[in-house]
Amino acid sequence: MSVVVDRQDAVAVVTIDRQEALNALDVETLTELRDRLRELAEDYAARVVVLTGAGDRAFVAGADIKYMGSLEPAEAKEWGALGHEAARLLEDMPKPTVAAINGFALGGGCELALGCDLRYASSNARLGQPEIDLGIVPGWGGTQRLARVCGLGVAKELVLTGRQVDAEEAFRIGLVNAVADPVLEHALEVAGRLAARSPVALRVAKRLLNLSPGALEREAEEFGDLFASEDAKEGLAAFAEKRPPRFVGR
Ligand code: DAK
Repeated sequence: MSVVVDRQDAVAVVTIDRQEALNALDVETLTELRDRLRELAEDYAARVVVLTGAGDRAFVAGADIKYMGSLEPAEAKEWGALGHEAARLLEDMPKPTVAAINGFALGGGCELALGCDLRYASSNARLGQPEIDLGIVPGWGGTQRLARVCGLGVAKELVLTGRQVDAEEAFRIGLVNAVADPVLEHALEVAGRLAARSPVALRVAKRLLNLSPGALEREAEEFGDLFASEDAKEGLAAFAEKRPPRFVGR
């Protein structure tokens, strides 16, 4: 099994383990990852998902280049759809997703991290979209998400030149939220804090943050709807009563 899910209370840690190829994604590994993410998206007990790579060298060094070498256009489309689904699950599942980037996050690896809501990097991390050096382009949402996260100017430079950045630069350009060692420990600490928040409010906040700009009416509507939840009433009341809130997830 190359994708392992480990439960730590309400936090699910998903580890991609294909260390002989720096956790590069072949069909089997990517299918397994997609299947685990589908399950976790539906699993109410998992309130936060942390994604990381096994070992201390790589998060994910990309899509498996050796596998891609023999793809026909129709197969490449299927391969693209599989990666897209995995990244979209991370982006859209109704709970926070956190990438603990413990080394190389290149190509499809960087794109999976970009699908996550939060990204933390170890100081030895290296990120980038080097596909252009292989004569291809980012195929799992990288062109869109990198531009959204870092701005169009940065995305154009990284995608068009294939230049990779170290952890400090990734932080400076907003590609990661912080640099921390050991990165998984830091990601778990943040995940633990998120797991104590209202799942209802987190779900709505994430959905709203993911809306395209200009969707302000929707924000106003969903903000209003949220006031029907027990959690909103409890959170607001707890503040006024100077006590910690007890969120029930409704
Ligand atoms: N694929 C397959 N094997 C990989 C790999 C990868 N992406 N990255 C590393 N490996 C393997 C190496 O081949 C090597 O295996 P052996 O030769 O020992 O069997 C092993 O991992 C250790 O790697 P190195 O010996 O190269 O280790 P180094 O420390 O010297 O170098 C490195 C580490 C990360 C700098 C280097 O391995 C490297 O440059 N790797 C490739 C990084 C890369 O270019 N990643 C982006 C891949 S392209 C699309 C769909 C998807 C995509 C695009 C389009 N469509 C449907 C249109 C996605 C594309 C990508 O992700």
